[in-house]
Amino acid sequence: MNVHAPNTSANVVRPIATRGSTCPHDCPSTCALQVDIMPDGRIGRVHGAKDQTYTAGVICAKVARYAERANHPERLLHPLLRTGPKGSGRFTRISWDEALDRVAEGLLTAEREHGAQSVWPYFYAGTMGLVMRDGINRLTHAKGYSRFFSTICVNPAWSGYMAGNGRISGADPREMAESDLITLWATNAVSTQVNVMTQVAHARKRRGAKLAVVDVYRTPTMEHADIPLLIRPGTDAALACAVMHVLFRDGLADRAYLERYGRDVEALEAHLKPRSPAWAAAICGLSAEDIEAYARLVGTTPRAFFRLGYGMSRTRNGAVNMHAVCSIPVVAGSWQHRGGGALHSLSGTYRWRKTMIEGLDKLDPRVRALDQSRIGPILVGDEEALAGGPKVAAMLIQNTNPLAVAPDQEKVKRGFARDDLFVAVHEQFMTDTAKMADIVLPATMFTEHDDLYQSGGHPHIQLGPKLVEPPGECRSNHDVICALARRVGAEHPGFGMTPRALIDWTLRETGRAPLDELEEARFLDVSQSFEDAHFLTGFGHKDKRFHFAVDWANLAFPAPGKFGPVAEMPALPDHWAVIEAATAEHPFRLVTAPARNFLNSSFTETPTSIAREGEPSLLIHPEDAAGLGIAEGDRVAVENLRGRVVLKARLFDGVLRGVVVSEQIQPARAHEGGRGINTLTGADPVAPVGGAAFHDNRVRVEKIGI
Ligand SMILES: Nc1nc2c(c(=O)[nH]1)N[C@H]1C(S)=C(S)[C@@H](COP(=O)(O)OP(=O)(O)OC[C@H]3O[C@@H](n4cnc5c(=O)[nH]c(N)nc54)[C@H](O)[C@@H]3O)O[C@H]1N2
Ligand SMILES: Nc1nc2c(c(=O)[nH]1)N[C@H]1C(S)=C(S)[C@@H](COP(=O)(O)OP(=O)(O)OC[C@H]3O[C@@H](n4cnc5c(=O)[nH]c(N)nc54)[C@H](O)[C@@H]3O)O[C@H]1N2
Ligand code: SF4
Ligand SMILES: [Mo]
Repeated sequence: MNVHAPNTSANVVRPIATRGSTCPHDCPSTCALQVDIMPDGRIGRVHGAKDQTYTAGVICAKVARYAERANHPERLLHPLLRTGPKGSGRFTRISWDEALDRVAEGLLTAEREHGAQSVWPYFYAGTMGLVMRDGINRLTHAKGYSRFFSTICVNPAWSGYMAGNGRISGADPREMAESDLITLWATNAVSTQVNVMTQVAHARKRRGAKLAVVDVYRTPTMEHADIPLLIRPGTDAALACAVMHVLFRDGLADRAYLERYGRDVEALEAHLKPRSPAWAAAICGLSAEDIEAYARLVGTTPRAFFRLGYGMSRTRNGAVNMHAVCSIPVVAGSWQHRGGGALHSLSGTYRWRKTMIEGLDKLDPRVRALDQSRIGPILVGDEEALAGGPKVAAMLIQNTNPLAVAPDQEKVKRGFARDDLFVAVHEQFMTDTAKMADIVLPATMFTEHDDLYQSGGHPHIQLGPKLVEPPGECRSNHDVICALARRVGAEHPGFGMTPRALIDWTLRETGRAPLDELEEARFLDVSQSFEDAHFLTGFGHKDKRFHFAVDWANLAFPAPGKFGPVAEMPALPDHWAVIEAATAEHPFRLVTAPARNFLNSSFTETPTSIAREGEPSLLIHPEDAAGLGIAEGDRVAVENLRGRVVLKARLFDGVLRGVVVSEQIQPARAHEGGRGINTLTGADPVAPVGGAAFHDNRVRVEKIGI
């Protein structure tokens, strides 16, 4: 082929078909897709489906070029057996039969020697498909293996949201287009959920709406803001309190609405009296005038929409921050209006019946549940983290890369290096975690298996059907779980069903349209009525009111016990000073925010994402850098009591003094000494139901000599 030939229609390979699908990644947008199928039977370009009314044809760049990931030369295609020491990267190809026999033997040996609870199946959201993601729980429950308490992403945010609103639901995101003031609070939507920006654009065009953005650095999203609110990490509740102080003080609180829908309103008002803009300014770093101006805008704009992201919750006071911010649209009465109210996640509206997928009929609540975020302490044998049970002796891992994404990475590494730990990793790539495995199994991608999706960011149920044959010997999560179930003697009807049968069962039992109807429609709009979505028929608590005062120790949030300093949590919205405040020795606060061209640790293998992100870097204020003798591009050591990471300094005046930001998550190979960003983050649980404080780290920064 002549590589210099112009790109004329004569030499462009055209797709033979375009098929509907759903983006499987852990992103609130859950875009409806159209995937090009190429003559060689592989996928080509990925487009947004124009007829889905929320995602409306817009998708992010990294998924548009998904062929780069699916057809990647380094994709795992065959089962592998480790032949060198753990982490050596030395593997040899084996057959599926041998691989499955060996994995089964690893699980059975642990069970025989230390009991079933020494086996810990571990998974997360590499795919959000209900069958492929959650099916591993069926094996866990059928065998009585240690249960998986998932905390790493949503718990601090959801517990805070639940505490006030009583359920995880909110206003329809398409209403943003009908709003007059949109606040994107702690979400970098341009990078993490691009479709939010489409709604913002509609609102601006149609109604001249204003955009406020609350973040801890000048993100690409904040670049679009009319009202940029740049605050210190972990101080959202202070800002929220001052906003509500102004609303009460200036007669902008909606007293009639509060009378009907609020609980503890008088206590709140009295409590907020001393929490003035000047008080908050000293904590969050904004000026009192800016807080006043924003508060007045909120109080005088009925259609004020709050899109609440996770950023404010990935800190030790995260649940308190989320609850405090949720209180604002209640005090202002914004919920009553179309284009007003709040949305964090719609995940509480689907109410799936997951008995067949997860084997919930076999769940034994007496079996211990281990905290996902505490995998480091658990694997190094911390007794409290092990919840009084045996050590973890065997793990089966699907859809997650804890060596890169879990906090307290040094402990995670030490744990995985244990010779008495058997690990099987089912993956698409040789990730940092797969490198530590005894057996590596090759996994399908979303266009190679059938699955069912819900969305946190919009009210649709969507199908992702199998469109192409998997490359090499890749098998789906479901196939692997069922094959292992036979070998370890796990029994459940779900192991005998196809993914399509599981999808159909789940849809029907949940009272939704069956599979053939969903297949025909591709996606179903399952939005709530305006009244329900806006809590006008009542908030989610028994008394149907929003709770301003919270009994954190008795929150209706399923969790195996209490996490973090629950007893010290403030009942009413407040700045809770449990964050890792800067000290003389560790004078900076580090935020480890998402990178636009990666999705957690996924896409860190695709050439265009790698090229666009560059080396792992640290955003630091030019004056802070000058004080440390740091120039643009210098290598800097970022260090705290948990470890030390080397990054490349990038001088940036969009952070406050004393705050540094690293957009991540990059793999070990991108970092000096293989020490990734989570070397610096802590695995101490966030109150009240666990989670990791990824954006809440005190660190020291030093220039490294040549
Ligand atoms: N491109 C890309 N997209 C992603 C991801 C990714 O890694 N890359 N991750 C996906 C996943 S798993 C999730 S859960 C979502 C998360 O997406 P988001 O809801 O957007 O939440 P975060 O990732 O926590 O961070 C969002 C913003 O919060 C800011 N932030 C940090 N600390 C604070 C704070 O104390 N207060 C305030 N106000 N802001 C703060 C960060 O600087 C960041 O800009 O995104 C998903 N989408
Ligand atoms: N420092 C820092 N750390 C963080 C965060 C942060 O903001 N800062 N964010 C946290 C958050 S919000 C989250 S949700 C976690 C996410 O952490 P993870 O869930 O581990 O997310 P990914 O890194 O995307 O890893 C998913 C893996 O699943 C694999 N995979 C995808 N589909 C399939 C499949 O069908 N089958 C199998 N077997 N494998 C599949 C992918 O190849 C990928 O390696 O990271 C957390 N870690
Ligand atoms: S924006 Fe999110 S859901 Fe949409 S294609 Fe990109 S990663 Fe997938
Ligand atoms: Mo997440």
